[in-house]
Amino acid sequence: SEKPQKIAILSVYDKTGLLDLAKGLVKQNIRLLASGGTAKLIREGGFPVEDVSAITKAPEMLSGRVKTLHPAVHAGILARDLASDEKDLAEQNINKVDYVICNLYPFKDTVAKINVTIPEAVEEIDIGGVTLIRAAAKNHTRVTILSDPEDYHDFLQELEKGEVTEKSRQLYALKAFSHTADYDNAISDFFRKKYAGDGLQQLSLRYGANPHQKPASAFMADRPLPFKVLAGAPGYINLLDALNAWPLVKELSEALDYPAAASFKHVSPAGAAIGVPLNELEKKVYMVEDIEGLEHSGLAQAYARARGADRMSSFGDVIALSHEVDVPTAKIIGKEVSDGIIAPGYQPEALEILRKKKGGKYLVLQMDRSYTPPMQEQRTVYGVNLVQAHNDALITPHNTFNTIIVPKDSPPLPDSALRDLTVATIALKYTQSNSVCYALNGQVIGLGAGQQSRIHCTRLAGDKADNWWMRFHERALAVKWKKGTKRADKSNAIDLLCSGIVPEFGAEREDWEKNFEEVPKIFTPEERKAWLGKLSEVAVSSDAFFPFTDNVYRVGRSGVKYIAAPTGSQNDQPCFETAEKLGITFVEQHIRLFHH
Ligand code: 93A
Repeated sequence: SEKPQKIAILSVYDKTGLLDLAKGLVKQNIRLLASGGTAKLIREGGFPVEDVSAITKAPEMLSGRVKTLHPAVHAGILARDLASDEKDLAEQNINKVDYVICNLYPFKDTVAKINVTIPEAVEEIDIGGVTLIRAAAKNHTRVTILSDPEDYHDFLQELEKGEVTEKSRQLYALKAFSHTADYDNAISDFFRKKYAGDGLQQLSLRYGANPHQKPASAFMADRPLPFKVLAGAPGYINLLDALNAWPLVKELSEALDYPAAASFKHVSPAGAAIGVPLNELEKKVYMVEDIEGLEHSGLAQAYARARGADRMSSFGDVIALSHEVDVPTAKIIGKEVSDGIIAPGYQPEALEILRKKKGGKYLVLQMDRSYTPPMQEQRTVYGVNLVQAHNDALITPHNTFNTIIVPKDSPPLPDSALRDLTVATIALKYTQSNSVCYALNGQVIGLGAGQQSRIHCTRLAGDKADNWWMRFHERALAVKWKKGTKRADKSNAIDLLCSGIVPEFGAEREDWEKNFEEVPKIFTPEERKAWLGKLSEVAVSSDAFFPFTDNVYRVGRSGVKYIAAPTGSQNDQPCFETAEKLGITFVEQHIRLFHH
């Protein structure tokens, strides 16, 4: 018997290439069925076409809201080459549809117009077209779905040669699914902005990384944001900082069972710490001697340590705190130049102090402590989507640092070393790579971030650790400031002094001297060397293996007693031997921790 005539359903908003397509289909003796506007154009072009109503026996209704939605259409598309499906079709007198050509109402263009109303947008939500596309794409083993006029040409060429190949049908189906997904995204995006309320599921940001990168926003596709904005308006980089700093303090606090704090700048920690009690010297160096109630707040002491590690870098930081913010902690923050804070909660009086910062513009975020991120994370770089599993590596003092490589007869590490290696390693997990971190007394004392070479990173972090230690020298502590010298200027002046780079004379020297009541004596190289020689028991962690022994030598110059690093370098053995020679315990840390 003769094969039944093939059927194409056409319903396109974008009518580009439609007549050429119709011509090609007709040439292959294919029966054309089309919705109102599409049929009209084909008819005017002089090609035979029937209205969809020829098979639905129903008119277009509701001003076009119902055009193609009908069992005669959708059973025709969805039917398989199965006896049971054939039987169903025969009973209802429905013919199989072989080709669907459809593209959707221009929802994106419509909502891109300024002042678009919700009813206007609603009218542009295509229902029947999406249904045609999804049905045809679902049944692509039999049906061809064309959702892009760009594909008409190749499709017709294939058709002329005989049939559309399975591979082509698959690729057209894939495109169709992407088309409807993109369409639905645009719709949910529009309504999220209209209905979810700013700050609930989506948040408009002032701008992106730079002021000219507008518009900018943050959103969750399917649930409320895990944080609330209590004060201020976050920028894009503020959120990058906050959303890296929060998991750092959460993990640090859980790993060591202490309150934890981090001070972030440019998406890396400047400092991170747990609330180990401060001694008098530390209080002085960290400029918190006058904070009332400090002794009773582990959280305040944690932030004093995090901020105290590298005061230069922490200028204008985003702070993360693991616990509800209390008054002593807020009082420290009140004195510092800072951009924002993220914490699971705020005591009312503490919140009042923070709300007063920056004339009320200080950013205060309240994080949902119970939030866990999805296992898969995605970002777009230069239009390309990158997907990876979330870094869920768990760093704990008792499971992460058990593989001691040298010395061979080493006793287990003391708790203080396990603690400091944990601080350093969790800090690295949230530091832009390459990264190396020196830690002591439950806090970062020197952290190098974002260096392309490991030795530069090890040096940078080591120099910071040295500078930190120089600040404990009695001459640095005895500095007499001129009245009215600001905290930031003090930090800068001390940094010059402790880095050993105060110029001998000239304008910079004069500027520097202006800070003091009594100009401090510069450290001689011998004095520096002698004092730095007293730094000891330092723990260092590296986010990946040491490629050369230079790194081990460098950490050895800054009082390092413990190294934790991944292995796998060609120079592992020489690195181990160098550590042993320098009296350093080398622990294998099995998980590489690159972060970008
Ligand atoms: O309002 S609809 O969702 N209802 C429908 O039943 C329907 N069927 C196809 N819109 C519908 N379409 C869309 O109409 C197609 O996706 C296409 O964009 C447009 C083509 O309409 P016309 O052929 O009248 O120009």
